[in-house]
Amino acid sequence: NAMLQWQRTGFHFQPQKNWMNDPNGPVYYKGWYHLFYQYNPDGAIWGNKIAWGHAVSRDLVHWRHLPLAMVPDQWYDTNGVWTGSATVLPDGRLAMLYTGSTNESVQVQCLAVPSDPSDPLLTNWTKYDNNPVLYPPPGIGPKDFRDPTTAWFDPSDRTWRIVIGSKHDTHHAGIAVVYRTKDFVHFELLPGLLHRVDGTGMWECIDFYPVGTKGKAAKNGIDVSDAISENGVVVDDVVHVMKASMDDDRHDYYALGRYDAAANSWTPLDATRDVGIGLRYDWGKFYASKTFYDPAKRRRVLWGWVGETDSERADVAKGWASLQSIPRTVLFDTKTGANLVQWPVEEVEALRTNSTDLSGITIDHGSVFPLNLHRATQLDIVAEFELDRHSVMALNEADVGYNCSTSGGSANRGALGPFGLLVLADRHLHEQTAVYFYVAKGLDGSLTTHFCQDESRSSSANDIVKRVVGSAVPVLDGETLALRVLVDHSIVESFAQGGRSTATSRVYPTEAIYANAGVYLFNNATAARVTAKKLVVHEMDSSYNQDYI
Ligand code: DQQ
Repeated sequence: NAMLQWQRTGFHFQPQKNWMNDPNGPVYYKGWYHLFYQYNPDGAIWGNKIAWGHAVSRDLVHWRHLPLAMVPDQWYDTNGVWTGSATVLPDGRLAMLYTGSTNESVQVQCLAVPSDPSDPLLTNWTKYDNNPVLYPPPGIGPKDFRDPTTAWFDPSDRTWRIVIGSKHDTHHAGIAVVYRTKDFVHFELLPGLLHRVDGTGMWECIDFYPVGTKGKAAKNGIDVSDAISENGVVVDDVVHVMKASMDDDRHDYYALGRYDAAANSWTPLDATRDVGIGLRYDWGKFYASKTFYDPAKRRRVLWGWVGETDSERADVAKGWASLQSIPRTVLFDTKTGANLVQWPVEEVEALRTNSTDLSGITIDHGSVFPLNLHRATQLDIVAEFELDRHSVMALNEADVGYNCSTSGGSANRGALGPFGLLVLADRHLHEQTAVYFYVAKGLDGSLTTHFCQDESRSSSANDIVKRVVGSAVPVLDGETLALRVLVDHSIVESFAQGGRSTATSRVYPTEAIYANAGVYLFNNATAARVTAKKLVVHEMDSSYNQDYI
């Protein structure tokens, strides 16, 4: 079916067929990036025989698919080889911890190691003879104990620590429990909880890692063990990110905080923006994400599962489901001091081919401007907008209560928004995905900038979940309104203000496909012109058809 085939991507990671979900055990090993992922070899929907798919890359962009790394073939994982994380030990060995769903559907933690550590492709894996290495502790439900993190080394007692997510029924609290181990085989539960937030429910796929807040440390990533000094104290100029995937609402939430290793506790910098009630990695479709430290480029890289928003029936018909996000570098935002910034890994830029530069173009209020492109199905768009200053100043107040998801999307006109880009749009604009800003002005003169993505007209098909997603994004004095938008057939992955906020949508156009797909600038504000101070559209090569071995 040509139409469904059209939805396959050119430069986002996806298996050749069938169902994929969480990224698992991302790691750099002997010159290769490894990505494992939750995979159903039997079809295009999730099932109880989840295995670990496996692919390798030299550059995080071109991937080579390898055989399944692990399949459910033991009593302790016969209902699924679920999510887990890799730890590289100081001697270069690798320990993989994952959750097994047992023959009685109990969630247990298991150890696997490379069968041949000298094989850089890590093709074969050996499960530890005496798995499982961890059972749910007292007070924790047998089905609420999963997704171990990468381990970090604490020199004060010379043990490794891992975090596992769970929940407490009282107060419907999401919780993070910590274990220590010397050998990845014997584990001891640490007293207390690393963290807990009432009302947030089961925490899946916890991620816990340091980011540097100052100087050189803020420009690079930090390996988890490098944030703990010899005496077991967290080093200076570091905050720890805690991320949890909320089973209740299927979003990845994070918060910045201070880790006290000796006390086994983590405290958010801002209690009003704690895990699950504040910041999200992405306002669209993005879940069960995981970072790893890349020693080759000294950076921390984030992967997230981008599922489908069409029907299961459609997925079965096309024979596959889900993508992984573009791998994103993650850094502390030194300018706001209050959030992370995410940005596509630099290797993505090597796929740029034809570039069209329209910088300086002005769009009148109430107008749409078509961009003249060769092919608009695989794009990397870089844009910076500026509202006409005089018009903004002339206004008293505008749209103070604006909210991306409830204020009517890109067709609803206000004084200072919406304006931005329409991508995967056909020439009649029947189908379009809008990526835009909307500025609100308070009576005191303060401006609030909202960054939104409107899926409501992304497809004329009706078996699709279409929303308007997004949030307010900090814009500092002197900054333009900046967008980077990756368009790849059935995914639109957008980064606002250098990655302070991101929004990922799956879209299923029926008309805006192949040569009928276009890009438009639009300005639906009623009171101001907008200038695109910068607008460069790069067409993108595909990455899947190259053999890198
Ligand atoms: N997916 C895995 C679990 C995890 C969930 C099972 C999150 O380990 O909690 O496929 O999407």
